[in-house]
Amino acid sequence: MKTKLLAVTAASGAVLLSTLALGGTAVASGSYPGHHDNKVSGRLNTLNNSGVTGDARVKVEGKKLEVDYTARHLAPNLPHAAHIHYGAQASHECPTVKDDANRDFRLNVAEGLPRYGPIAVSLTTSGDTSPASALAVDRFATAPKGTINYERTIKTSKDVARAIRNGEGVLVVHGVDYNNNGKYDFDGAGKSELNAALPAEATDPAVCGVLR
Ligand SMILES: [Cu+2]
Repeated sequence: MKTKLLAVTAASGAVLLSTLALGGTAVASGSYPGHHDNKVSGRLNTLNNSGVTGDARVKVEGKKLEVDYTARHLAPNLPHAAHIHYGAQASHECPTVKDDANRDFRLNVAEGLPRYGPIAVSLTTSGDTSPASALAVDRFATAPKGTINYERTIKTSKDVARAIRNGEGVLVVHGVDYNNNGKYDFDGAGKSELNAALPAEATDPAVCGVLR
């Protein structure tokens, strides 16, 4: 906390100095250093050979998150659960093939937990956005033509907002149609480790990005 305050003070000092160097002209640039601190973003990288790519941005103001992400090459017309994951115990990273603990050549949600942590925010299209909506399949974007352009302002807790602002949030979009038959079915990869009523295809992570 103290370091942060010092850094901000130092940055403001730099602006003041450069303003003075310009001969005292007060230039209102609209991008004073403090403003950069509340925006985090990251590239979304493919998991589970899904071929999905994208990018994400979050602007944090108090407990308010302005979230927007784009993901391409998703399984089209299927609900894609999406979350911001965060855990104090997590390493705030995306999992890699090395995290395939049971060596079934898939990364499931559980195997990624040490990296990205539990679900902190559910990126639903309407209604509740808490972890309770983690698998609210009827309220997630469905990727018409394989693309999701998501935008929503969400209120979260102080702790989660602070963690995201600090670059510790990880955005994950789920849902991989392994057998390419246009639906989530048990033939693709069996049951989900999260909910035996759901196919693993519906919950396995498709793409992941750390919001730094
Ligand atoms: Cu998730």
